[in-house]
Amino acid sequence: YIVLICLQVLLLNSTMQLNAQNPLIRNQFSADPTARVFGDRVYVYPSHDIIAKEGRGRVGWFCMEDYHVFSSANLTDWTDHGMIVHQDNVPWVKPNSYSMWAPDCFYFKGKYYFYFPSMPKDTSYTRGFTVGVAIADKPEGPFVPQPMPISNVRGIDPNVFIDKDGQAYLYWSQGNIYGAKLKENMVELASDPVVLGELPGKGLKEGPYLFERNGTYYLTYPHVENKIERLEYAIGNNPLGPFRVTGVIMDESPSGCWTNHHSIIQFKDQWYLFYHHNDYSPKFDKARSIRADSLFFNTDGTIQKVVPTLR
Ligand code: FUB
Repeated sequence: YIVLICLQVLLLNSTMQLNAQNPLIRNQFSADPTARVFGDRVYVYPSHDIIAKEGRGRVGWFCMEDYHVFSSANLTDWTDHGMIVHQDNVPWVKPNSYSMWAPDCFYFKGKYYFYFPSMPKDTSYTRGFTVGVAIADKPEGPFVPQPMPISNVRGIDPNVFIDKDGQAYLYWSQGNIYGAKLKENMVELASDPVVLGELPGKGLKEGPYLFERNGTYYLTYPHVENKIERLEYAIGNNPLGPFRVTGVIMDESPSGCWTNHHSIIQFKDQWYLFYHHNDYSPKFDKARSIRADSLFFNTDGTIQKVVPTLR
């Protein structure tokens, strides 16, 4: 009986710790968290918001010059592994563009591929954002940026998924959500981009994050119809769809951060949603902080709505 009580206290403590941890990163702003499980640790690759000022970015807008990676074995104690990619060290990025937006990182055949969007120097290629890759032997780097961005990708918020047959896919957004197959080298498209249709037509859809569970492909994404983003999902039987809009993962924030951006992982038998909010900057929603909360599935595979543990 005493052992049972001790176990219960331990369990309660660990639940309380998880609920009490948000925001996860406290030494800097962080946003757009892509979490990945590598070995027995969770690695989070977020964007790194800084405050723009005269001569550094566009005042009042998103301002990002580099990326850090963080890792944790318990989702409570986080190690900052330091800066992994800086705009000044990427040959194709337009100098002083401060546009190192939402990234992703994926492991494939002994290498870690870090995907990130930014503005290119060469505007004949695209006047907006494109996506590049940096490659490392370890999840915390050092990462070596490729000299050129991925051809035929125009947009932001790259996300990578590798299916059970080994085929890799790249997703990104440009008003709507796009997807294409990746070649084995992970740095070139193997098919023409397609719009992942059948998502609701009205409003911006961005930040795609695709995962598979029990044979179902979940395309999850922030969607804004009315100023603030809501995390939604659509399901399908194939990594490139068609997808059927199925539900909401997280409602719009009532306290005004207009973006949300997320990822979903399973770690030690529990599913988690990583997302962001402007916890340390309530008056300016482009200085954000990342959070995580537990996520649960219903028996029919639908996702239960996640209620943030800190608003
Ligand atoms: O962080 C800059 C942009 O805001 C991201 O690329 C979007 O997904 C939104 O979170």
